[in-house]
Amino acid sequence: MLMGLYIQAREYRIMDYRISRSLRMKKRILVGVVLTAVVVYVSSCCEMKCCAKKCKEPGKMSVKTEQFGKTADGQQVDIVTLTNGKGLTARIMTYGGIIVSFEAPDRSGKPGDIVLGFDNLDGYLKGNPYFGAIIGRYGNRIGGAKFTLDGKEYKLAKNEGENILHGGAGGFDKVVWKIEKAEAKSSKAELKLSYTSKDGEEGFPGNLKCLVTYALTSDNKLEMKYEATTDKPTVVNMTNHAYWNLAGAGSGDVLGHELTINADKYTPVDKGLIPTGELKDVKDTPLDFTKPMTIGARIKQIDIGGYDHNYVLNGKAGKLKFAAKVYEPTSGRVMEIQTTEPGIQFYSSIGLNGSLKGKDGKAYVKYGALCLETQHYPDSPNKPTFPSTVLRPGEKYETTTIHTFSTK
Ligand code: FUC
Repeated sequence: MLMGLYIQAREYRIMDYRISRSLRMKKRILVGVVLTAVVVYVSSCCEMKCCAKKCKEPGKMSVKTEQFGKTADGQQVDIVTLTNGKGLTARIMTYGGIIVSFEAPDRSGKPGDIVLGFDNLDGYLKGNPYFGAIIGRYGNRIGGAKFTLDGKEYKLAKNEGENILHGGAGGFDKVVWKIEKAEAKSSKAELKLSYTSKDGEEGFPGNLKCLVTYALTSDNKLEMKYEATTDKPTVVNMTNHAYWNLAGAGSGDVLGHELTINADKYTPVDKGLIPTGELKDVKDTPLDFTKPMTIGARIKQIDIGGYDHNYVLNGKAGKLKFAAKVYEPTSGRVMEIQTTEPGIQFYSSIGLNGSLKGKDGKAYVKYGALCLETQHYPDSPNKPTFPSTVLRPGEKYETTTIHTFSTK
């Protein structure tokens, strides 16, 4: 009997050992399967990312110049392609210094063109609301198209009612710029464009020698630098008028884009969009973008049908500071803007209505893009309390705006 019990207990122990051994085996198999799955997933992700990189970028900075067409009066227009080796590609033409296309990857690494524009030069020559262009000599409006400097009144070329907008009908967006340099360095692909605006052009005094530098950097920045000198006292306020749609140009409206603007105040305007001279708080108004907010959330509350306002940036003018940030949730694209300028015009493409067909024949609808034009305040030449836009001989006009691209 004792012997029987001993044998039974031994059998139980053997069974127990066998069960736990098979459990251990099962555990090991399960861990093995999970680990293999993780390794396969991670390596396929890496491959996808590397492929996405390889497919869209040679891994190096590059600059390429090609002919793009001719203006109505026969001037040759070139187009320069800058690539930063990290997925950013900018195509900029010498007519108006226009950013014709700007490719940036979405969160899966797929590139997309995120500025409005046309496939060819003719599209631009037919007329459009300043797509991607360098704006000057004076970006935004000067009331009554006149100003007085050192006791002398200058009458400017009106092109919007009684006022002048964006430097007049023959502004910097409509002239052919000269390529001074198009060069790929180790940390940036750079294009330098020059233009000399003649004394009296659109009514502005002084021969104004301008140099605009566009650069794509290895850390995914688009740097824009504006420089100018004059031989007579004058006013200068240059900017770029790119129409951004981070979901892709022509993909619909930007009402779902999330925007932050680093400004507690804005410059209220009259019916002709000329500042009254006051600075008002954005707090408790639909203009408040001090915290991220979708563009569409309060747009219906704006009496002029959408945003077209100059914001007074927090921080020091002349110092590079955070100005604005845009996030587009479907693509994951993020664009952050820093500038040395004291203001930024947030324009929500109120003027587009779907009749203009751009790249690939896509219609550019109302609110189809947003412009964030870094600038001095509108009508500063007539507003002594605003930061000055006066440039005198011997001085150098120098401003910088940087757009940084990422995804989240
Ligand atoms: C912005 C606006 C103007 C104009 C132009 C096309 O600079 O401030 O109102 O419509 O873009």
